[in-house]
Amino acid sequence: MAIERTLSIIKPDATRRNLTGKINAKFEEAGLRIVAQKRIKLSLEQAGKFYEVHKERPFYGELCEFMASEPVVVQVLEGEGAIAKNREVMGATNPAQAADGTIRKEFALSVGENSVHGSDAPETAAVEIAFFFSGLELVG
Ligand code: IDP
Repeated sequence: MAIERTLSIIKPDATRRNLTGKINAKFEEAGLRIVAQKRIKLSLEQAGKFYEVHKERPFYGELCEFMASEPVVVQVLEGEGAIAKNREVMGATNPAQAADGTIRKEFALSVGENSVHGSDAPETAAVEIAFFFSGLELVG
């Protein structure tokens, strides 16, 4: 399988509870390498732009407010099949349906406050990485 990169976000519910290290350990244990990482605070406008694909969904406003409520950690994860692997480590969107050992099963508070974001396909990964990181910040 090809080496891929994917965009991950540790969401406000997790940064607030000081869970960045524990979540990063899950990624590293799964063979994902953190090749770029920074802690930022999104404006409501930036959160809205990032989640534009969900604009028509009923939870869009709530989701954007949540993502802009407190700092997040944005990161690029790299590894074999990194996009699918990260989705596996994250677990299902709704923590009640997430498998044992996944990040969302262990840490998520609700379907909205679910601790992590991960790109869902190669095309979205490329767009999402470029949303947060410049080429200079991505070491080969
Ligand atoms: P994903 O993050 O597992 O890919 P998506 O369906 O793409 O899930 O939804 C994006 C994000 O929107 C979720 O991670 C979650 O934070 C939020 N979300 C999804 N469904 C709901 C909902 O029913 N209520 C509130 N927030 C939701």
